Amino acid sequence: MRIVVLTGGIGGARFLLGVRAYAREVGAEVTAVVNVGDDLLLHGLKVCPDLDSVLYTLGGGADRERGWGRAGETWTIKTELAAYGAEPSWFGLGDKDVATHLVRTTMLNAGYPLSQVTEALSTRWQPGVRLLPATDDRLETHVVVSGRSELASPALANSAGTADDEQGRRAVHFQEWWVRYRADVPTHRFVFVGAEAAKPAPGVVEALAAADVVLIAPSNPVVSIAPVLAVPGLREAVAGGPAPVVGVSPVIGGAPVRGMADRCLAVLGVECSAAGVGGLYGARSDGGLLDGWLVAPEDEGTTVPGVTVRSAPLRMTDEAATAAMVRAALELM
Ligand code: GDP
Ligand code: FO1
Ligand code: CA
Repeated sequence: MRIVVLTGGIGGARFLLGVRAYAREVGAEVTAVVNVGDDLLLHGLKVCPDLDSVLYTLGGGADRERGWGRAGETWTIKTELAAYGAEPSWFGLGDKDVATHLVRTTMLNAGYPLSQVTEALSTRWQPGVRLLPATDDRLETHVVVSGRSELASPALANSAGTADDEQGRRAVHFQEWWVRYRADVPTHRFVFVGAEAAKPAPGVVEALAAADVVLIAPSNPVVSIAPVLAVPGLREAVAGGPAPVVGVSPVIGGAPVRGMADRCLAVLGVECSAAGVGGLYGARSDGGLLDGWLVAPEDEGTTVPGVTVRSAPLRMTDEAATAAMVRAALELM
């Protein structure tokens, strides 16, 4: 059995622990197609937050509480950079984490595509599932905001740039919106810079064409899953592929389990509910993606036109609980 999972970072990584556990039980192989929209160039290093959250979590090296970065991390480099006044100081790179960015940046500069870099990093971490970036091309999530004149951060100009437009609105890199401003700024829309020229990474379309099931992780639908689907050809490969597509709701009882997906959904004018997110993905029979949609018992009775909806406990408290979620999702097929 071949399972393909569309995923972001922290939530998707936790979900993949359950998918991997289930796959080991039944002898299935798993391919994760991971969001790259969060990626940024920082202090000359290419940082890939979602790929790294998945890699460290599945490889056993992640800081479990934070969900990102390494366990047992030290922050000497971060402190030294701050002593130099090197911006941005609001995005902290841990010492162990920097080694990952150095290896990745060296390989990228040598001409290796991100997919091959990820394969090389996986040799060390042995995640137990195949990790593919959604694309090897540049695709960065930027956020159009207004107000708070200090918004432009020159340090990110090289990778983010800030585009002024007539209404004094600026585009900031997703990480600046998410980490520096915690989304607490008037926000107008998300732009996936580079998406129109991006191609699915090698292996992505093939994995989707050969899949027995495609799972949409309970990731942030707006800034984790949408940038994956924004890669031309990827959405079509999912919707037009042979495999049933089943999504898992990241929202329980009208609130995200963690993070700011509610803020993201509000920008799109989508209700923060299991029904709202299910409707955002849409029914495959109606030009959308979903055949099945798994919601929490708290959301029993949710309907999404054209989609088979089931409820199951959806809190990823441990691998076994998550594996049970995966089984429930697969029973939806
Ligand atoms: P990020 O890229 O690091 O933000 O991580 P993801 O986008 O992959 O996942 C973030 C999403 O995971 C959030 O919207 C959370 O609501 C969701 N999430 C986190 N823990 C759980 C959980 O235990 N159950 C469910 N259903 N969703 C969760
Ligand atoms: N999140 C923070 O809130 N503060 C940080 O300083 C920070 C640093 C960081 C470094 C590497 C990395 O891979 C992730 C990091 N994150 C940090 C988390 C990151 O913003 C999120 O994991 C995702 O990009 C959100 O989807
Ligand atoms: Ca992310």
